[in-house]
Amino acid sequence: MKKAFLLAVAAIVTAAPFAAQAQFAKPEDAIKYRKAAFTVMASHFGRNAPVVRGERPFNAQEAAANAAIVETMSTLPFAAFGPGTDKGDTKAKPEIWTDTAKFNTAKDNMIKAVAEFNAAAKSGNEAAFKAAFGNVGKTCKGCHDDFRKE
Ligand code: ASC
Repeated sequence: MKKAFLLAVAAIVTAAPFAAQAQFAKPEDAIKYRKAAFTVMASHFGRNAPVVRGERPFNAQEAAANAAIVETMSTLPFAAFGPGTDKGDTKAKPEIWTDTAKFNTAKDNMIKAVAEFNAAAKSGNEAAFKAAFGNVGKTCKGCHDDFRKE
């Protein structure tokens, strides 16, 4: 009984570092997943650009619907940067895994800016929405400059 318990604890402790990876059967699946999450996020963020540029009228309901999706998507890709996902069909730079603290800061900055963008969209304040859009764009670009290959 005691031995079985210790074996179970040992198994859990050993498996813990692979917890994030275990969500995906193969590294390719993780890469596909994070790219898909970024694609959906970029679509619902980017479609606001014509509004911000003044080429399309601001529609509070539409802005809020898009921003809510962007916020939901914003945290999802990061469980998919586990070990072994640095190789393959990816533009991810090795620095993600060698300068992880910096990558995590960039990630946190983006998630925070997106939350502020969603709050601004919900408020219906067009000027706040446009300013928050710009702030999110900066965090996208900053992370791409440092951590995504051309
Ligand atoms: C987008 C999108 C990005 C960012 C970035 C901002 O709409 O797809 O990756 O904005 O271009 O500089």
